[in-house]
Amino acid sequence: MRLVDSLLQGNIRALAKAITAVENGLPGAEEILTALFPYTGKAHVIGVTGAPGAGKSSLVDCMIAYYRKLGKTVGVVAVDPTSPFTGGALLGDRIRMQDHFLDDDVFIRSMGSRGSFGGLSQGTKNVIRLLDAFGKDIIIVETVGVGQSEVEIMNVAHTTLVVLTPNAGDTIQVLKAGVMEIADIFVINKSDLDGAHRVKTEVEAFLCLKEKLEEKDEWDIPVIPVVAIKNQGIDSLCTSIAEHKAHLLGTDKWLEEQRLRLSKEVQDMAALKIREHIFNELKNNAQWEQLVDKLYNKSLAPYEAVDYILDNFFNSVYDNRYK
Ligand SMILES: Nc1nc2c(ncn2[C@@H]2O[C@H](COP(=O)(O)OP(=O)(O)O)[C@@H](O)[C@H]2O)c(=O)[nH]1
Ligand SMILES: [Mg+2]
Repeated sequence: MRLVDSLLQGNIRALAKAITAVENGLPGAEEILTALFPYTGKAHVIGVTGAPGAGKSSLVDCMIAYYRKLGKTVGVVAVDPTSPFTGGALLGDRIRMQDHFLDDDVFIRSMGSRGSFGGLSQGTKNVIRLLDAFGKDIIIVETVGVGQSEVEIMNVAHTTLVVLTPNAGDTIQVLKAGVMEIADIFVINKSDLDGAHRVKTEVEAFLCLKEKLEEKDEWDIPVIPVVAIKNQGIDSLCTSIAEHKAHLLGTDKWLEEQRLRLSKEVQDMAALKIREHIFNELKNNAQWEQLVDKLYNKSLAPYEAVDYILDNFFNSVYDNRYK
């Protein structure tokens, strides 16, 4: 495939085209992903989650600048497109702010969470794969920390940062709400504001308590104060990120996780396809309305209807596919 070949050769337009195809489920998208799959698995995927306004995008800007200085290539997927990235421009780099950022070293893509079952969609996972196959060393995924996407980010990222701030209200409530389970690193952003130290202490106390209650994980979750708007604390944060990766690689967790995630992902994908099949079949099957009539008349119970559908509606589908 020409598109796949040029993407693998580092052609950014091919990457952008492939992303558009994958994001919109255009014809050929599945083939592109299939052809590129063997080239994936090298990037370090870093998730950044937290409440709206916590400074995630500002932080990601700092991280981009940090990794570029190290000569690493960076891809960014923002599932929260409400606040823009500057691609490091904030920090004086000569990079233009653009919605679909085109640069040799940084590729930023904002995407909605449309088509998803809440939070991170399969589309996001697929876009991450494209960036990975393209050869990005680091892929940063920003999700707005509301409910499901926070949890889902854990299934995509190798290292998840949870960003907290001093002015975000009750820290303990946030910690109780489940972010604890997903954080590999806590970032206390806006540490220039009053109360930052208190938040840090609260998080550390919580972590200490958690450690006592549960069996100790080998990874000690660090709590790192930063000031994204002043580019402070980023070295220390990125050092921790590198340490977390080393930890994963050192304990075989990296490979184990990949296996688990792939198995889960394919289950989800298969379930999705089966669902689509069912909807299409019901829509087009001449018997469907009669079946609904029977349900309505109470001459057929819902479980009986399901059995009937599974026994009678799908033979043709599976015959066609597997004969
Ligand atoms: N005081 C202070 N404000 C910050 C800091 N980092 C970001 N902000 C501000 O917080 C607001 C939200 O930042 P943004 O990066 O868009 O947050 P996001 O919604 O989490 O992506 C912006 O006005 C930033 O300038 C910081 O370290 N200190
Ligand atoms: Mg943002």
